[in-house]
Amino acid sequence: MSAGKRGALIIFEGCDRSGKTTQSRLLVKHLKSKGLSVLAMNFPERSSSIGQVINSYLTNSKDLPDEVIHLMFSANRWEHMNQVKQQLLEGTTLVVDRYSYSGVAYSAAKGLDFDWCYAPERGLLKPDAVFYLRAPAADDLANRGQYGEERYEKVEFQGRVAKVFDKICSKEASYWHQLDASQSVDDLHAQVAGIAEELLPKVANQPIDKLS
Ligand code: 2DT
Repeated sequence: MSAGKRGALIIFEGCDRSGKTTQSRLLVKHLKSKGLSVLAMNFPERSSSIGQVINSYLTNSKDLPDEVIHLMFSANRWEHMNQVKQQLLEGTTLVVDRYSYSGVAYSAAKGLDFDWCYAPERGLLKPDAVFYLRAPAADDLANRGQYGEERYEKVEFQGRVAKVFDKICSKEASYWHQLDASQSVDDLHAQVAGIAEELLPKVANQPIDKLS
């Protein structure tokens, strides 16, 4: 990669079991096969000390007020931002499983105010593209297996999360790509790969924006 060309910040969002993890892995593999510098990441990043508290909360071994865990999820992104920026500037594309939008969607689905939820995300790096894997009916997702092990994996709750994602998607339409999560893994991957391949050269010379 020539000097000055940055990588892209690509996010996968959607409800639990919508296929984000599979699709982000496939995209990383695909871009690597083209000789590009690519790294996978996911939020929450559970290895830091903040990440370990989040993990205890998600696995139900710890309880925290909704506002506190919300801010911990946000802090978990903030603690990684310098590293993310550095990698992008070095020309590495980052494919990230969940970001600020999960933060807002899951907390707003619990009843917290949408704008309050969004406020701590302002100033974080703005993604170049968000792939929103829009779920079919939540009970369909439940059939994909392993549903119900962690705190948020309840059908009714996932329905509320989906509504918030839909709202964000219509507000952020300029860089969100809503994709049908019920299609085959291969078809979905082909769509994602096509969009990503067009995106990379476009953003290579653009400054990195911030969430506002
Ligand atoms: P994974 O199953 O993808 O590890 O997510 N969540 C995630 C939030 O509530 N707020 C956030 O900011 C993020 C990134 C979504 C674990 C769960 O954590 C939720 C599912």
